Amino acid sequence: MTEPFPGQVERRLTTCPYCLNQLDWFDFGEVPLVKETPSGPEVLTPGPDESETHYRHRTLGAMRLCRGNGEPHLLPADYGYMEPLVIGLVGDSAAGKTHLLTAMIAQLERSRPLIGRELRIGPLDGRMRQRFYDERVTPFLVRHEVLGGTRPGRPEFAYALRVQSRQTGRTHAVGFFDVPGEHYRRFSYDDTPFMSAADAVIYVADGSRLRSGDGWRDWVPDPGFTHAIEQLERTRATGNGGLPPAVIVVAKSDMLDGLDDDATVTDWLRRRDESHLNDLRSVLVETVDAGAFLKRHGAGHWLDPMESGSQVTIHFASASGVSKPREDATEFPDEGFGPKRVLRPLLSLFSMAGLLPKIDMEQPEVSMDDPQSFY
Ligand SMILES: Nc1nc2c(ncn2[C@@H]2O[C@H](COP(=O)(O)OP(=O)(O)OP(=O)(O)O)[C@@H](O)[C@H]2O)c(=O)[nH]1
Ligand SMILES: [Mg+2]
Ligand SMILES: [Zn+2]
Repeated sequence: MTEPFPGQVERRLTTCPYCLNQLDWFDFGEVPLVKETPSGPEVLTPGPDESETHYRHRTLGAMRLCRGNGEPHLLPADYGYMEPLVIGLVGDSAAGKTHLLTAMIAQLERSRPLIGRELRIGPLDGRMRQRFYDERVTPFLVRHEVLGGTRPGRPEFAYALRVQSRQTGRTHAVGFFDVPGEHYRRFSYDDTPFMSAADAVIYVADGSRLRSGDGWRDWVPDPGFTHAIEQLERTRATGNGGLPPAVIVVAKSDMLDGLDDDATVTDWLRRRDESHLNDLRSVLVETVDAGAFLKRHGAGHWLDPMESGSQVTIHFASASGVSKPREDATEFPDEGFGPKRVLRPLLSLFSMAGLLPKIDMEQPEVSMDDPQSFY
């Protein structure tokens, strides 16, 4: 059973996104195919007289086992046959990472008309999809419940997609890591190994923290980005300089509507700019607008990822579209509920990572190359 996956890349070694060991995906002795059973993973091998059809049937829903360094873990069966795009979500506790990712995935999987010919998207692992929908998408987007904080544990894909890109002509395994923000606050690198292999980053900052009023402007909290920037810088092979492409998302932007009579966010949130790929043409203008907005509201340090030499765009987004009535509420109000502009950051990231065609951007009036005017 060494049959390649259609659209696979021509290479044999893949980096395990969980333990960072190099794996030869074609070596079923090294990375066995397993099925989970109540007594643990059972290794699957073809029986001596077994028909190929029967064996294939038996392997439906199977996973691959990475032995790690004595801590075995399971990976989606096709992962190593595709070109990986490992995406890390970065940001402090309660920044809004999990709600944002949930809304992003749900929007992406429903956005056929928008990305139709450019990307073909499906889940990489059916059971992972079922879990994600049962535990996140349905409670949040159907029942409008507030999701709990992410629990600590071995960092594994929160979700993974199989993305066929017209632009690259290949199939990509796109995996998202969403860990508790406390890891980024404590600089605990052992809890974020995936950032050492990340191909793209979604930095999430809590927009509602800008609402603190004049006296506190200088004390807008640290968004927890430094940990990730340091880790990326120290683990990249030196030489080509730049860090992977990234987006900075100002989450919970619904709470910034009309902040201090500043109409910037209101204007962007009002736009219906997620119905066509051409809408991405305004991303650079939004980046400059949002960068200047953050500076005006004391959050210039949220722009640190831009200093790292990677391509970065900045976005206003809201996963729920509305605020909870009270801090301790367990549900969002139904009135006005709905994700706003959550897909743009992801599509911008896909474009920077090469999965979508490069966007012919509208040029902002203020040049990003002119630090005096931007910062
Ligand atoms: N107004 C508003 N509130 C939001 C939005 N998204 C999340 N929240 C609130 O912010 C809280 C934290 O959101 P999470 O998505 O759990 O944050 P997180 O970054 O995943 O947090 P950790 O898992 O602890 O790192 C939620 O409990 C919601 O109350 C949004 O789009 N708008
Ligand atoms: Mg979370
Ligand atoms: Zn591993």
